[in-house]
Amino acid sequence: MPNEFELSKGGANHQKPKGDDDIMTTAQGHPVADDQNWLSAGPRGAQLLEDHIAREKIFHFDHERIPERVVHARGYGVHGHFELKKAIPEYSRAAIFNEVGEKTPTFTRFSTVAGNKGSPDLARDVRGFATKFYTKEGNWDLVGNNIPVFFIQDAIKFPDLIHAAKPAPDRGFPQAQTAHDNFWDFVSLSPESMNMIMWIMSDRTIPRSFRFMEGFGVHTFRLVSEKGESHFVKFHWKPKLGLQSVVWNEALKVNGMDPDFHRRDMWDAIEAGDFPQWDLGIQVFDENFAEQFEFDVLDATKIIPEERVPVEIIGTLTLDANVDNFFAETEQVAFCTQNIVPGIDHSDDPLLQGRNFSYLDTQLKRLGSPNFTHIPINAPKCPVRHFQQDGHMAMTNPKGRANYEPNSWGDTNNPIEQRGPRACPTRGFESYRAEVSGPKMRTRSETFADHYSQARQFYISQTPVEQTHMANALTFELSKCDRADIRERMVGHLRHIDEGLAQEVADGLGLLELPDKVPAARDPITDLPESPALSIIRNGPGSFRGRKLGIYIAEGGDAEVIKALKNAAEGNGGIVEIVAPHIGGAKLSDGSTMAADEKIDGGPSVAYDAVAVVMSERSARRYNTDKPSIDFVNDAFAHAKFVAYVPAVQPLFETAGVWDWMDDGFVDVSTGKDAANDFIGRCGSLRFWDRESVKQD
Ligand code: HDD
Repeated sequence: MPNEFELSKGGANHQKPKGDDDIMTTAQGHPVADDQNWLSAGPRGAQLLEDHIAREKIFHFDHERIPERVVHARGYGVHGHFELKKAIPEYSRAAIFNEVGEKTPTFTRFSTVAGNKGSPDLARDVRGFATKFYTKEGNWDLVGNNIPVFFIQDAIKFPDLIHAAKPAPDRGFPQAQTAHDNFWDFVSLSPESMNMIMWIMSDRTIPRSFRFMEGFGVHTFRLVSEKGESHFVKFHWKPKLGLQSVVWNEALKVNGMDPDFHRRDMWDAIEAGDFPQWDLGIQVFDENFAEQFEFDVLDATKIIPEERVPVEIIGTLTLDANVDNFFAETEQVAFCTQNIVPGIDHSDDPLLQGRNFSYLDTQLKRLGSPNFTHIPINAPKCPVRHFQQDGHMAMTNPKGRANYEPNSWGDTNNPIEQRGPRACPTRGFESYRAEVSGPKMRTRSETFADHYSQARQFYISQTPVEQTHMANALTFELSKCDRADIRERMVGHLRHIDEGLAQEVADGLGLLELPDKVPAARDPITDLPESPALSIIRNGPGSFRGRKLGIYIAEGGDAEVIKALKNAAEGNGGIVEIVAPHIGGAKLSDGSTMAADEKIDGGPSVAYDAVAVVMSERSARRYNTDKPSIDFVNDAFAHAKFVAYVPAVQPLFETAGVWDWMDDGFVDVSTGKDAANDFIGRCGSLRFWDRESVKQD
């Protein structure tokens, strides 16, 4: 029979507090005796409204949710620091750019754009890459993406773009994907999006991990020196681990297997002490370059190729701490493009100017008060002094007599506190004194009108494998459009970019003839050369560092081979996970039992960058009809992964349909150490892409 205490606590395992520090209280600090049973009239009687403890608990729960971000709702934030490696006083007076070795605390939030808070991580989507630098001169927010261009040139189009990309308003789907009529209708009627369309149809929008993505500030900003001289700048984040994406079929499976794939990857890497790093690069140029450059540097749908203006590395971002609380930090963090420090300034980019309004405005809706800067994650880590006061949830109203200026207080023994702060013309923020003139008008500059040249440059800069992925992505997405005219209009745009690409997509869509070209706003300004920096595959890491090897083991697996694989992968900075038919692991050839990290159906090969299969022939026969085991091998093959194996696995590889198709991406590691090292060395190119060009009949 349970005693009275167990009954009232709802069962076993309830622990009593160990001391005063451990005693539960209400939000008002009242010690709580029981928070599991509502006060009632007798054991089976009506519940009493009098119960202030129950009412407070339910009241607070009812109000836990705040509006999710209207875009970039699904995100993942981490703490870190930025270390300056090269001072640039000739360009900027910002303190963060002037003391080599100085570490500035940061908070970075990665995100997808279109999906809601609960959408899967590996949606085909742009990734947000927003960093808040808590500098000595206040917060600087670099609110960028993993793609250096944007869909639209003028912020006034943003609500239309996002409405079109998000679920259709009548049916409320599809979630977290652009593969639907509304999106392609909008972009095909907005030719300025064509460069961005090339980027989003590339593998950039299905990154393997946040750790393997670039980031970009997108806009042209200004740097302003102590002397008041200005240079234009574009900001770049370059991941130390290089670039890597998954393939589309893999993305679809990953989303089913683990919707939290990217956030888990980041959490795991930081918990393991394998801190991801990015170099901060700047492309600096002056008014002369801006005048001569074929495109308008204020047009956010254009890049400045790295081959034209090199990216100069000036510092490194290290992400080294997960949040203590997701809501308090990741959810409440408020990025604003208007948050800049003296020495950095805005340009006249019309997209940036509109953003500067939108980000401040949206925080009021989301966080409910103009005092959102009082929330610790948003509060600057330098002194904050002003005459703003009151409002909902004010935590830090200024002290002293004066709450206005000018004032004549300040003759006491604590004058500064009494009279409040004063503006400082020498150290304070000053806008760059650019000349401004012109009639008021609603128009788009003609210098923004070449919508295809850079789209073409992006396409021709890709390797053939990447070009095929783009054609496949376009075919997939447009095949989800019900309206044939939208599909055809898009192919009409592609013809301006590359006739071969247009033809491939037209074939994929089953169009009998190529549609006419959509009339262009203007002829291409120039025929741009390839820019190798735009390809992911051309910029691969060449090593397995930071990547994950999944070793599928079963009874009788060769212990020496498994050890050699583990040593080779870990010795090269990789991570190893053991997958087995049972979570308890498997007994190996030497009689030892190796524990598993994942049971085979919870650890499919899509979870890994490369895989190995090591088991006895008997086990391979036993599992050659097991669907998850077959998928493990078959998917690894289909996703062009490197596969290590021992000859004993033949029965499983045969039913998986790969035995007769094994290529140089398959490595026999049965001989041990050297073979394992050779395998991990080959994995440096991440995928065996040649396999994609082989057609199975
Ligand atoms: Fe935006 C969020 C990036 C154009 C309006 N945006 C948001 C976030 C990122 C970007 C990374 C998430 C920040 C976070 O993690 O909290 N946005 C961009 C980039 C753009 C861009 C790189 C183009 C270069 N955005 C853009 C325009 C507008 C907005 C043109 C409006 C006119 N963006 C917003 C917003 C959001 C936002 C509505 C939603 C939540 C938030 O700001 O805090 O204000």
